[in-house]
Amino acid sequence: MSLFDDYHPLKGKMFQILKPDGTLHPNMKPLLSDQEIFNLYQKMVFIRLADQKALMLQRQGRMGTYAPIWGQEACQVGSGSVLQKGDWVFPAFRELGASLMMGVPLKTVYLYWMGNEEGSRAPNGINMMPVSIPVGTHPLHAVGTAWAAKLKGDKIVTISYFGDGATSKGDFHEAMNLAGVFKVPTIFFCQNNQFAISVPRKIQTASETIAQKAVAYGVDGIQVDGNDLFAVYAVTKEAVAKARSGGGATLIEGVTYRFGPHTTADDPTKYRREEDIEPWKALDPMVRLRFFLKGRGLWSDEVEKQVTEEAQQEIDQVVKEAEAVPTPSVEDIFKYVYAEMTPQLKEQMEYLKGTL
Ligand SMILES: Cc1ncc(C[n+]2csc(CCOP(=O)(O)OP(=O)(O)O)c2C)c(N)n1
Repeated sequence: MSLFDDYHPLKGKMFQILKPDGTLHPNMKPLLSDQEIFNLYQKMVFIRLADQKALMLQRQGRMGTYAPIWGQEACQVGSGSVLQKGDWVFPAFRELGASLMMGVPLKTVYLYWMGNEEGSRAPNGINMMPVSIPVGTHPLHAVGTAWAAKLKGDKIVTISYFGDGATSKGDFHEAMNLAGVFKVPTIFFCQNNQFAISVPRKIQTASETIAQKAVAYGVDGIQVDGNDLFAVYAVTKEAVAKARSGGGATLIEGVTYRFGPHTTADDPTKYRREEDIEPWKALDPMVRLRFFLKGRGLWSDEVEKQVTEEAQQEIDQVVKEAEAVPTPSVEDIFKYVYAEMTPQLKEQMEYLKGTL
């Protein structure tokens, strides 16, 4: 029996390995070595600090609107660490972690949120697509790319990241349908962070789980504890291996929680209370990993201090570099839509330049 049979969505089970207290669920163990786990923890620390820095930069007027990942680190680090060079990632807008896991420099991510279009371009050789602000449109692109790869005989996989709200969109269902019919090598990674802006998951969809939406399309679906790095890693590894060997698509529902605002333009106190957040704090993906590492003699206050300081220094340096990049010209807004600008676009560009 495969993992996807054992945890078939209609069985109502969630896949878990690491408990919130840092111990392991019965008969479960991580598929990673202690050193690998420590390295991934270090990446999570870096991501959390880089995320906090972005929030601060926005509050100081040094960055535009920003969508924080805070709380969803295990989903993105666990899944991202399975991918290989040549695989393609299709992010939504909360994917700082997935971007860094793919090797996109933090400077590029910051530039995007600072309003510089250069931030949408991953370095050559890194198959990270730009941020998708339209909710749920990009799983279709991931399916199309996977289908093309299948036709060409390339052994790559594609993965799209999106939220629970996106699974109410028509394009998500079209993407799932196509993936099922053509059995393409793609992973749908839903980070169920319990909210679509102010709309709670329970009134977003009448489906009992997001994972069960896969059943209708003949695609494997699995619900995983999205705050459990080991479980996310194991499930994604299995889904990727299956996809590479011609077994088709998987919908992974990572059950997690967005600790921060939807974006810096949002005030979550309008729709959730502090006491709603409290139980999730005990499930924080970083806290349980720290407990685990401490139990293995790999974590202490000193280690934390060192890891944090190193990360902070690197982040501060990146901020300096990103802020030193000259502001793009107004023309950049208009230049890239057509090979040659239409008269209307030219007129709009001249108008805008005249207002500055
Ligand atoms: C097509 C479309 N409709 C509406 C919006 C406005 N909007 C931006 S984010 C969002 C909610 C997304 O929720 P979810 O998919 O759960 O992702 P999360 O933000 O929780 O990561 C909405 C409605 C949009 N960007 N695109």
